[in-house]
Amino acid sequence: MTSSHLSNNTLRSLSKGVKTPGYDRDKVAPGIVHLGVGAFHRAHQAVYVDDCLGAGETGWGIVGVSLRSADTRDALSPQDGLYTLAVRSSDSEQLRIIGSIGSMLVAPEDPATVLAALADPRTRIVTLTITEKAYLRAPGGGLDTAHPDIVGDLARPELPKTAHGFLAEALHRRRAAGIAPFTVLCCDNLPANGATLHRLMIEFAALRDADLARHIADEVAFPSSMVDRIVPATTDADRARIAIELGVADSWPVMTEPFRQWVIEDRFPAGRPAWEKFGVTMVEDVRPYEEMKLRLLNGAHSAIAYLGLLSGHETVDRAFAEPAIRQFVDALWAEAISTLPEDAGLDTSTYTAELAERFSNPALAHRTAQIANDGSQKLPQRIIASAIDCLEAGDEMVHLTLVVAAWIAACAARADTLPESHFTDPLDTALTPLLRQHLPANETVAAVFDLAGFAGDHAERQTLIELVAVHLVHLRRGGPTLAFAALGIGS
Ligand code: CS2
Repeated sequence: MTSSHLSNNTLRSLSKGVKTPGYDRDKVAPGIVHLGVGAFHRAHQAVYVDDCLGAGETGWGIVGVSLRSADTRDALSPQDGLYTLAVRSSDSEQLRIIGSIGSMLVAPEDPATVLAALADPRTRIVTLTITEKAYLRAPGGGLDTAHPDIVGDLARPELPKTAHGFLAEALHRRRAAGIAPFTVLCCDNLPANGATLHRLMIEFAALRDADLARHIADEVAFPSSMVDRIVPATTDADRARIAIELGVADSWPVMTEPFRQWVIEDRFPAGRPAWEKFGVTMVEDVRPYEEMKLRLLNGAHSAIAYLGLLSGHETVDRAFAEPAIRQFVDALWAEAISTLPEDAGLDTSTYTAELAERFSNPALAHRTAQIANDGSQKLPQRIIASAIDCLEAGDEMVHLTLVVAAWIAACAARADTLPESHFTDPLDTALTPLLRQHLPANETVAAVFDLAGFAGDHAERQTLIELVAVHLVHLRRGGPTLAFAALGIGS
């Protein structure tokens, strides 16, 4: 075992071949506050920023904020915010130390310091990866104004808990102090993520102060962005292996794949790093890229997660290697591709070929249970939106609807047999007892659609429910094998 730890002091003693920050970390000033400093942020935005710092753009260091747990801060603060990025392919692992996160804050411990960082004139961009559920949307898509954390943040603006509360209070303070607003860059897997957050923020602010709502509506930029990199959760085996390769211990290295992509709507009134020099695509309209990614990558991911779990596969590469699942995903892609804009110049066949390669990367060991989390928050933009588009166009969508049924069946299996912690969903307290009732398939699906707000009051809602129910009958009777056989997919 190694006795010393990764830190500024041990950077020079790392094993050869490990890339380290080529810049003086003491000269970096904070320019970005990131909310939700989890593994995905550390393997994606923080790496692009590290590239910019390395090129001498020293005004864009990151202040990392956790909105809930102290885990990341507890792991990284003793190592001066440094951590290892392990880029893994089937035949190699490349290690790089990332230095772009200068300091870390835990919001529940010290909301005042988080607000001070957000209100600091040096902060010109606030990025977010807080996961789908933290946007606190009601089933119709608007703000869940009855959510206790929203109610609490409106009652005590100076002690916020939610991202909405922090952003609104910080923007209010900047305005009062005559400091220009920061740009808010949403990096979560939501459709039109910037515009979505902008709407939620205006709605939130209007509940505390009409002037602030107008200010946010008129003066604050919320560019949309599409982010992409597969980041499996770090395991203890990863930690042990990295310590040996590095020559010192790292409490929380992050694992990822060689591929990375970031497409950003170029609207940064307060300035931005020259991200385009490091492979970021700056565009006028992110929508085509974002829909392609959500519907093809994330849609297939959810399909592989639930069908994989139901077939006993623990990882994406294993599930995807099963011929029936592979055949299913190809057919799912064909349905989803038919919903993408034709005139946006998207090369969907190269894109899906690349996805197939990425999903097959055995070194990632990306767990199906990890992707299975929060299905109620993910399926609307990954699967249901495509299904509705297909229905409206009179196109086939039997594969899309099977994914929804597979989600319900996987949640039901978990309610009955799997440990409840296997994967979780914010609707669990209502979903699990509902599924334990074992109602007829059509009643189950209708109740789940109500609970999750799937398809809202769309004219297609009833048709979708009926189609999902047919698949659920098959899944209940004979698992994925029977459901696939009904679609002509056989092994
Ligand atoms: C995955 C995503 O866990 C999930 O739901 O589908 O985290 C996926 O790996 C990323 O969006 C890839 O960019």
